[in-house]
Amino acid sequence: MADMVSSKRVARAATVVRRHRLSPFRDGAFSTFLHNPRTATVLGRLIAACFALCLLTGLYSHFLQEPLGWMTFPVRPVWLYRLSQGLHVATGTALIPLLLAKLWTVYPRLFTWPVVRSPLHALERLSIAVLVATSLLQLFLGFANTVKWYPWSFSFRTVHFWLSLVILGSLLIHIAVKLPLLRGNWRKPKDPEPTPASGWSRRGFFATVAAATVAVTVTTVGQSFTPLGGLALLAPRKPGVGPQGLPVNRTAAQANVTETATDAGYRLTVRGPRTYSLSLDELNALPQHEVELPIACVEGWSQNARWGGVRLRDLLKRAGAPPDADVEVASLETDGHYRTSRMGPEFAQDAATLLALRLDGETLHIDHGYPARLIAPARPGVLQTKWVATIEVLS
Ligand SMILES: Nc1nc2c(c(=O)[nH]1)N[C@H]1C(S)=C(S)[C@@H](COP(=O)(O)O)O[C@H]1N2
Ligand SMILES: [Mo]
Repeated sequence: MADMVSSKRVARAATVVRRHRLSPFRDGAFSTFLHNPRTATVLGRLIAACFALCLLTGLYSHFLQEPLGWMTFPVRPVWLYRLSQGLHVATGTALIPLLLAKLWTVYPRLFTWPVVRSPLHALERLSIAVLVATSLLQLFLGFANTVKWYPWSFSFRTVHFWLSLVILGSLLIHIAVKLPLLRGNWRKPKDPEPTPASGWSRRGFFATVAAATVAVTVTTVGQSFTPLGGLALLAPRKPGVGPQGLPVNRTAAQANVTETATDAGYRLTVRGPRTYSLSLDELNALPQHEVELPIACVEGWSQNARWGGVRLRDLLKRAGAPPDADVEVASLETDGHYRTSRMGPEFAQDAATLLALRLDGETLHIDHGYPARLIAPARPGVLQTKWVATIEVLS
């Protein structure tokens, strides 16, 4: 009886194997031409370069928003974050067609037989499954974020950060495993393979991938690289479009501050060793300064503007703040992720860090943070708090 069951199982397994070998996906059914290690190597190198740049700029952005205690950040050039985040979104966008092309190149390997050859082989396949799944998820989440689409309830930044570390780990394993293949295919083969009679040539394939990559990059990069603003067809925000010629991420109405921000009784409170508060007229009577600084949103758009207002360090000095103190700025907004922003002394004491009251010489539009907003060099847009109510010296 037991024998009969097991022989039935064997027969069934044999059928599965036979079917697999006859399927259009069987081993050897693919032209070796584009689905080969040389193509995979060329694409892999490009992907690795984009990934490295995307990871470094991503880590910079992450730690600016969630610094570890010992961290301090560069404050010049003032456009450093703007450049970094522009590169992050541009390389991330370019990675979408590149990764799809790479997956297309290697997908016949999904159908190799036997499925696993050894425990080590099983481990390798598992690491690739993790790499592919997390990379696709990561690019999807990042892309959804750039178009302000959040169809999930978890914290984007936390998940995006941890996924990047999982990807880095599985990518390093993948590179280590493929090192012999990489080495063998790093250079152009001496005798070029014959061009197939039909189908894609390698040149045609690469030209298509390059065209797709350039197309998605050029039609989105204009949101931060303003000379290409006119081409930013796929970009969710365009330079120069918004109140006072500047885009807005969250309006006063969305933040529910329309009433509190326009209340004539508005006062700014500075909490420190000598706490005080000021009306808007009193703020306007203090020494005023002008700076040209960009807003650089994590989502990828950025734009320069001329801001006018009071230096944060002047306000802090008046409160008796020590020069090495951290500072927390809080909004009139009662909830929302970006109602507060913390900064170290490198930003708080910088001459270009303002409590801005004006934009391009005019009173701030309410959607840009009227009556007062924070603006500091080399910081993510999310930390440029609008509708500021309190400034607190942290001990
Ligand atoms: N209080 C508060 N400040 C905020 C935000 C917010 O939601 N609430 N959004 C931030 C984000 S994500 C960006 S990119 C900038 C946008 O500034 P802008 O609307 O003046 O262009 O404001 C930042 N300041
Ligand atoms: Mo933003």
